Amino acid sequence: MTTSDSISVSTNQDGLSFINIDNAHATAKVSLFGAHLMSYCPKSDGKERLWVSPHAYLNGEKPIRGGIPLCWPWFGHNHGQEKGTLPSHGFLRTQTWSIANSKDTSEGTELTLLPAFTKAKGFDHKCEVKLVIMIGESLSVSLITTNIDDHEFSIDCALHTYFNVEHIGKTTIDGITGDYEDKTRESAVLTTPTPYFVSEETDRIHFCEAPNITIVEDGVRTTEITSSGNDTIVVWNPWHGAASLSDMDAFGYKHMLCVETTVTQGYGLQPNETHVLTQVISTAK
Ligand code: TA6
Repeated sequence: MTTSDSISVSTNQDGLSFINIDNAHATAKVSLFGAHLMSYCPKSDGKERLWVSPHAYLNGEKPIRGGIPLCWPWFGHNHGQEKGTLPSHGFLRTQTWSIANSKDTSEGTELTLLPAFTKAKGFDHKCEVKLVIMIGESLSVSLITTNIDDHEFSIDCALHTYFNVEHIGKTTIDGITGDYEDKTRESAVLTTPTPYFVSEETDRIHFCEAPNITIVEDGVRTTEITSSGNDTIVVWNPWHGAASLSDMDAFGYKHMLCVETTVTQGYGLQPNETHVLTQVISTAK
């Protein structure tokens, strides 16, 4: 049901549909392919918070490079089978979703999106999934999973957000402490540096207590990232590895930083239990 005056739907030449939101608080854009947030720009400072590769596939052939890809019911290649046999990061981000509801509230525009399917090769449990997005002075994204089967099953999931940064070399990350698994150093467990800069290929799974607040400061904008329902935060930048990605230019790494709200250690959902993974993106107060 659509009761919102602040949205319009457009379709590109490849048949992909996009929801365009423009309300008193912000503008945003969501691709129905992948329920994929591609843009969020608060009107308070007019600074785009999300980065999307200029070479992103927008034809449904591949996941969109940038914005907020949804990873579920596994993260990366962690699906218990041979790497490459199943799609990286699961199968929500490569299917077309539908709008279950949209409404304008005093806080902003709320969208509820539903996937076409929640079972596929590698995952055969009955569950309901929805994505609830609130576009307001802050952007709130919640990936919600309910176990409607008669047994427990485990999921990993992530809001794999690509943040727009002026220059990675001038960007700092605050609020992450403790140990991390370094996927660029054979999963060595190391201690989060302070101050936290990115100056090489970075692929780190930070262990954390939820909820937690991370601040990304790039000299042009400050972004506060509040995570809940997560057991880790992943920080990723491909650095020179960007050159090997078909949907990213070699220097694209200079203008993006992934700070991902993630469940990577397995969350066991009991029958009738609901798990909510939320990331709130806001201009720092
Ligand atoms: O979140 C970090 C990561 O798991 C990296 O290892 C890298 O694979 C990145 O995700 C991008 O994955 P994708 O499948 O979207 O190319």
